[in-house]
Amino acid sequence: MINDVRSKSIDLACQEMLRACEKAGLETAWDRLEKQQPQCGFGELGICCRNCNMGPCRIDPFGEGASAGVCGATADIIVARNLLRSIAAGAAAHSDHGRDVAHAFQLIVEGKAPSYGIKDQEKLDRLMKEYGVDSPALLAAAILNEFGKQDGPIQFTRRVPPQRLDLWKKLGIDPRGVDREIVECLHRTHMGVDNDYVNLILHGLRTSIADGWGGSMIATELQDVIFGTPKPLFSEANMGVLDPEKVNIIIHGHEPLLSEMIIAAALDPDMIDLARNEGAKGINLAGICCTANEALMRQGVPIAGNFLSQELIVATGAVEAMVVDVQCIMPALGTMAGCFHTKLISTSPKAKFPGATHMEFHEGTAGETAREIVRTAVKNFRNRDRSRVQIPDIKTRCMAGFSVEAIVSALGGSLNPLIDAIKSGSIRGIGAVVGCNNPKITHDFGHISMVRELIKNDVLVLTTGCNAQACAKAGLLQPEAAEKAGDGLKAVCQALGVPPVLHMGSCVDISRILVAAAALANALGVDISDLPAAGAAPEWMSEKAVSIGAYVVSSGVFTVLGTVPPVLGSKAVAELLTSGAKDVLGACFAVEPDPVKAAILMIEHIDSQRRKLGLGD
Ligand code: BF8
Ligand code: SF4
Repeated sequence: MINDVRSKSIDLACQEMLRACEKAGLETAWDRLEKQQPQCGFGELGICCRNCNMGPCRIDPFGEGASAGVCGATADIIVARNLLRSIAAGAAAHSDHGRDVAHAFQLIVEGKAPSYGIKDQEKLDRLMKEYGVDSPALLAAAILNEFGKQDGPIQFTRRVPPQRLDLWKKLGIDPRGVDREIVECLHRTHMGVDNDYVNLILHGLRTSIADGWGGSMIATELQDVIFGTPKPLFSEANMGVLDPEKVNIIIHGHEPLLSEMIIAAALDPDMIDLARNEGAKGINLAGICCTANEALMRQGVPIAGNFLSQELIVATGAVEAMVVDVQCIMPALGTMAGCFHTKLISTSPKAKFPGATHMEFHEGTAGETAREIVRTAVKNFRNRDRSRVQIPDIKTRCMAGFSVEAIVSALGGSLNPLIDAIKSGSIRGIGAVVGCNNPKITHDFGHISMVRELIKNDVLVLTTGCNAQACAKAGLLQPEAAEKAGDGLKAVCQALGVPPVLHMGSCVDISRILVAAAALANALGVDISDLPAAGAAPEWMSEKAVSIGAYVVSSGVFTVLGTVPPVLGSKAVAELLTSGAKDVLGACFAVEPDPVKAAILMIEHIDSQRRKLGLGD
């Protein structure tokens, strides 16, 4: 029984709302997790298969019953196939997001999406040069062509250090278009196709690279072109950003194509007048999940919470509309919204939800739809039951906006000061801490314990996704958090006026971390796997995180997972991922549910890399 709210979340606002939900009999993800106990042991180990109708099959992990499915697939094959399918789904989610941005870019260039424009001409020029084209129209065509490329490489993979690229070529994992790789994942995992676990996993790595250095990177780069490359700015995080006197609109999901339009509509003086006529003092926007990160990084829109806060934010009774697009949106939101006046508004033809009002969003008519959505929210203010409003009075100042360009500019124009700080040991190394929440772990506890331990030991933390939001809420994204860092890191942060944890954006923006890692490795003349750097996803839950983990390790970064992936049913696959990969890729996974122990593993790895580079401890 998980009864104590403190065992559910370390976030005080969430604790307050969890108590409120309990009192009102409102069900949350934590309650549903409890009802799922005990969770299926076969599923946990990854040894069940229903890829064909001779099954479903499952392997007896104790070696007494079935050791193979009806077709003869062993635990090794079943685990590897399941892993490959997770990578395919995760890569598909990120890359379909990238495709939508590329498609919007093409419409903008053709003058068919009048609500959007080009905000970063310099980046656009750089991308045209990189692709060897001389017009935005040709760039749009070239980038859209990347997705389905049948042969030959995708352009951004050429950003990796030459050693890494040679290795990928040698292993046969220099990817083609992400669509092609994903289709091949599904083909290979169909009954009776690829039945060699090593061959399956190698293709998983290839697919994930097509995501990280392809679909995700395309999303980041083109979003910067359209909406501007982030620069450091200040905002606030946690449920206290909701305003009891204003119309509260929550933007939730992933694609800034929607959220940027909602932001513009909410600033429209006509809309603000309408809100005043309805008795509100104005319109207040806040975000959840990666939409929040996108809107924060470029516009300073405050964060209401991360993944596990979504239902609790509706339960404040102060949300007029929760506007969603795709990914990480719990289908339970409709039920929670139905207990209040909140309108759950779905916008993507790809993602409809029970209990939601669907207001479909298309690039060509984005501005009008956004205004219609904001108008719907404003009109809903009169339905708010003030006696049921409970907004936890908790929010924290945070600094965000650390694109690679912004970091280089903060350093005075090149990465050299960072390299010098790493060489001198002021900065011991770099930790990329990313990923989701998962109610199997006390909410935010994994993130915050790990990040605190890393900065205390002079490891500069780069963050994205729900980790970044946990850090924002915990005050780790303020320059003053340098006080919590070791002496070396503290001095560097204080000299630059930056926090010891740099918010680099949404989950597709892990591509920014890849670009930074490649630039550092290139500057040092080494491979990414030689850098004093490590990655972690302490509370991961999504298939996107599986793809991310695979491309980060494929790129040469040792990565620690906090929740156990469903691979332990195959000793061979588990060993390949946690040790064998090191010989092949120069990096591997570790699994460590204790976040402080996980941080220590990262620090030990960083120290061993420092020794190999002759940098000393
Ligand atoms: O893409 S970290 S819970 S919000 S999957 Fe989702 Fe995980 Fe949060 Fe963004 Ni990323
Ligand atoms: Fe069973 Fe093989 Fe069919 Fe999977 S593919 S369900 S293991 S028979």
